[in-house]
Amino acid sequence: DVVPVRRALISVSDKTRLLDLAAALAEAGVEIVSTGSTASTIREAGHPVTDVSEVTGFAEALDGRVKTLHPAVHSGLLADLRLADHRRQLEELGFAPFELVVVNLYPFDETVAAGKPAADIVENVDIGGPAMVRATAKNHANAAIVVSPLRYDEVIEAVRTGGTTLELRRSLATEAFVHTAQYDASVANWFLEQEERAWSDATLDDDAQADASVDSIFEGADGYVGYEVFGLREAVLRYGENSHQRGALFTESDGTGIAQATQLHGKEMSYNNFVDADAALRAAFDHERPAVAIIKHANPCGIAVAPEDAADPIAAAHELAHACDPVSAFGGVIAANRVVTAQMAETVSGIFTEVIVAPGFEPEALAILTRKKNVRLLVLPADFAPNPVELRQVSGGFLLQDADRAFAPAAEWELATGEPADAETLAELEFAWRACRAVKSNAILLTKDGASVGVGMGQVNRVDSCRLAVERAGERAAGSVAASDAFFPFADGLQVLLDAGVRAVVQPGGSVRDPEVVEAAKAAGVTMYFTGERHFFH
Ligand code: 93A
Repeated sequence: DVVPVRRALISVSDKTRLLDLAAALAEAGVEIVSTGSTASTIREAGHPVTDVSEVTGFAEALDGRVKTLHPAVHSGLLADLRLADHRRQLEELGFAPFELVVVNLYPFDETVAAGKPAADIVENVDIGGPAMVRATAKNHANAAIVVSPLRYDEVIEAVRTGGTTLELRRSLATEAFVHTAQYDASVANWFLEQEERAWSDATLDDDAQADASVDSIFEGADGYVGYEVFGLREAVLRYGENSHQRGALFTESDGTGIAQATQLHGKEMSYNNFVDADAALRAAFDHERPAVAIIKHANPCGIAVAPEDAADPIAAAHELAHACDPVSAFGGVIAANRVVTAQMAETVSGIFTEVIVAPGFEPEALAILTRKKNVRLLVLPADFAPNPVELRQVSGGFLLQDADRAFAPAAEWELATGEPADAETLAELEFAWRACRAVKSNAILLTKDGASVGVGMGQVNRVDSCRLAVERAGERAAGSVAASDAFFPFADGLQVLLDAGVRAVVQPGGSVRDPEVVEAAKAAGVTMYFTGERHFFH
């Protein structure tokens, strides 16, 4: 399966190391066929080169738009020389095969980044290049496709030592298909951005047009959804957690989560948006009652359920969640476990928000929110369900666990000290205990009236989490109830909560120092329950 290289086709926009490659091929007696400026670069360096127009019998046409798009080229790229019939046809046509193809594409991303006019950007959508790359990659049984100067040395070495191996050609073909996929994703993104700009400008400039545009959105079931801005759900994201990291989203074909949500409006979802939206869903969908969670950096800065008597429950839940920490909620990611109403939309539209994800949006809510150009609006699949298992990578492998679905209801808790809580306090404790497991460990959550008022998250000791929760709650700490995701290893953390005026506490219990911890609660006259169940979340 070693293929000796006799004839190579080179067409590159990026001329990095081109002459090293040309010199090596010339020295090895390989015939070089090349396009316009690539050919002249090679020729000026003194190496023999055949112009592609000589091979095709046609001069470059349409300002270079048609250079290599010709049967004389593509037959040479695609002929499967293992087949007698292909060999015969090629001979009849008078075409010769290429065993090596070196192509890199018009600099599309660079042209966009340079802020060039749209016409220049469109002109830099390479057509002939990707066609050659994909043709050769498909035909990797017979030819090698090189899309990166980083592979030149390896290929030169192969040419010198008798030819390319199947292993090398397959590896190059894989790289080539990834390359053209990424290139096309860039092109698609740019076109999508242009569409969005045109659409948003229209809605901002002209109210009548805005109504018409928004109306056209409500074609889906229940009058809520039906317009997919990102019709194609790409696996490739703009970047990862930071701009120098590559990123991709892989969607499970039968999944029903954030990866399958339909984006109705706003900028493209980023890597961090997906992470935060999922954290928000985890928090909001852990409650039966209408609930809203606001997330920043994967942690809640507000979780609330609607009061029983709320006229507009989801709007009420949002107001309570937002009130927990309005400073942090700036630029937050919001999840609601009910359809977003016009009233909630009205409030949110006054707050800079990155993402809102919900089971749906009332038409009026969508009309209000789509006036904001950037906010990403996502509708969950109708059968949305959190993942039953969780996967996490570690170096050299991965960890898998059941999702944290278990939940001990208040009726099963053990009263560790104090008077049994009345029904209202018990319901508050149950909310706090549930909401606490959406907070990264060590987690301390203070709540009042079905809403978080102080969140202490992600600290490496529990006493700091207690301090953080109390500090965030400020005056609201007094009279709140507290939940701790794991036991208090010492009384010091609990003491911080007691000093701040917490009136009841729920925690797993089970520390060797439980007697000390219980004693502290007892001395403060505070009711404390043990759940017997821990909810670490990292
Ligand atoms: O204009 S194209 O879309 N049509 C073509 O037929 C074609 N052939 C090669 N782009 C085409 N190319 C691209 O030209 C290659 O992908 C490469 O990036 C570039 C090299 O052109 P030159 O050698 O003239 O600089």
